[in-house]
Amino acid sequence: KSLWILALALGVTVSSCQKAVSPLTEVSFLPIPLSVSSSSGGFELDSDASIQLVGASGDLKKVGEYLAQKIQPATGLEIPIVAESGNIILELKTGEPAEKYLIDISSDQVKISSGSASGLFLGVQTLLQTLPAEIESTEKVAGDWIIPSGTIVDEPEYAYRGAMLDVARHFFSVEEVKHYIDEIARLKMNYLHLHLTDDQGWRIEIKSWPKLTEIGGQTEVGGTEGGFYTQEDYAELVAYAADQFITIVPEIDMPGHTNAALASYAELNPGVNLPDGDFSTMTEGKIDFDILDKEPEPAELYTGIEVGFSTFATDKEITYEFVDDVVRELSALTPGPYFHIGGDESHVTEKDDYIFFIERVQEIVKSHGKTSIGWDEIATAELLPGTVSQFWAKEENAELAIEQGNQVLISPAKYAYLDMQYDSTTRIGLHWAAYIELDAAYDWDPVSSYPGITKADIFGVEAPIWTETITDRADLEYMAFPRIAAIAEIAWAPESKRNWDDFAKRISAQGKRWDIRGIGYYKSPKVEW
Ligand code: TNX
Repeated sequence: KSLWILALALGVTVSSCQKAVSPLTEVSFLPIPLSVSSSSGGFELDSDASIQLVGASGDLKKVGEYLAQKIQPATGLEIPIVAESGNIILELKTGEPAEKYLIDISSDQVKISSGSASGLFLGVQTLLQTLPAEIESTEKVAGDWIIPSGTIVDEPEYAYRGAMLDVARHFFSVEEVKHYIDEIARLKMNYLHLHLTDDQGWRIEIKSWPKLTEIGGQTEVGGTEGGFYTQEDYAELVAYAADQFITIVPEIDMPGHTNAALASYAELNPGVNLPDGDFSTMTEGKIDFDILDKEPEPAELYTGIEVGFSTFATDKEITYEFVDDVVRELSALTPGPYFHIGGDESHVTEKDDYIFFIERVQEIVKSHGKTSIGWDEIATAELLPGTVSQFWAKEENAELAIEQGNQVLISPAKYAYLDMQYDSTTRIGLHWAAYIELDAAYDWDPVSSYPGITKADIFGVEAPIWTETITDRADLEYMAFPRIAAIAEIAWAPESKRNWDDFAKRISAQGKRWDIRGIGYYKSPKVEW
């Protein structure tokens, strides 16, 4: 009896397996679930554990294997996947919303149910967070592995929860990208937008235009050696992401941000324009028309960080043949429905030319079976139904898209850009939009912070990271973590569930897991780590 009193005084209960169990609490979770209720006792993960899959879906097996793999290293348990009488049940329930899941934990059984395998995968992420942080260890840790009893019901606020990685300014290897995928999956993000091309580098092999990577792929910011993904590499990333229910969104940024392509192929450059009133090319009163037909020179490779100086020739047919080839080859490698066409900061493209280009490129994307996403400026053109405008800078552009009946992807630079410095002392990063401390990254809302945007207008939420100053995995992690968790929670949880003080405690709990996984995150002074 005194043991019970002691246990209660310590805020723990004694489970049927007679081991101390801390109750199921929200502190363990990030992003925060819709509802968590605890009951006494817990489920002990031991050598009796087995995973049973209920329902028919090839993807269900992937979820079971993922769970077993994540549990194995720290516990040493090789949890089998069984056909019946398992005590960890992953159940597909037809007719339920795809990403909604329910977890029921009692002393003799753990059950996750959902309308889809992706929903079960989300539930598995939550389940892993109910175990002690040491579950993250890659080596065996002695101890009891008890999942506290209770019920969790959860469902995301937004269907598109994304991260964007700029692999153009600095190239990131397949391994580095896979590592980022592993981390965003844990935060229940389900899209990875790869910014594959920019002025400083072209990072995806296009077989019909080989010089893009032979020339345009060689450099990166600062003049160091660039790199590119072969089509096989890209397909490997697509498959790796899909195993964690993440869809890749490829971006080919155009018509601006194209210097690497312009350096690779002279014919994509704008022709020679006669400056107004410049008659220097007139001979004996006649214009020398030869100059108009002359092929432009290829651009020089560029390794600085200025933006807005490059443009495709929007008036040449070859440009659209090129875009068609690129979109066709990349779409064939991309099972996901979206193709990002960039469209930002085309400062040297005439407004009418820009509009003409964006309208034509949307048609090309559509002809290859994909839906276009583009940075917010694309809303100055006529958008096809379904085209998504990614709000990063100008609210009026977001409103232009909404007026056209199109949705917006929410990534405001002053809250959601992970390359913005935390404060003036941050060793890397930029601050053109803001300094963004962790609390600032957390304390905003896609709907209530923007009077012109309603919930129905929102396609999703994305956290971009631009890599002008970010050269390797350590830099990437230092800038992305912990803020990416703040954006992931904004994408996942309704505003009514979000609270900074509470988040600060929960992020500290995640920090222990990041420490074990070797993620070098920024230890924000706003949090007691
Ligand atoms: C603006 S965001 C850009 C990028 C830069 C970024 C740096 C956007 C659509 N364009 O080209 O990398 O700022 O923060």
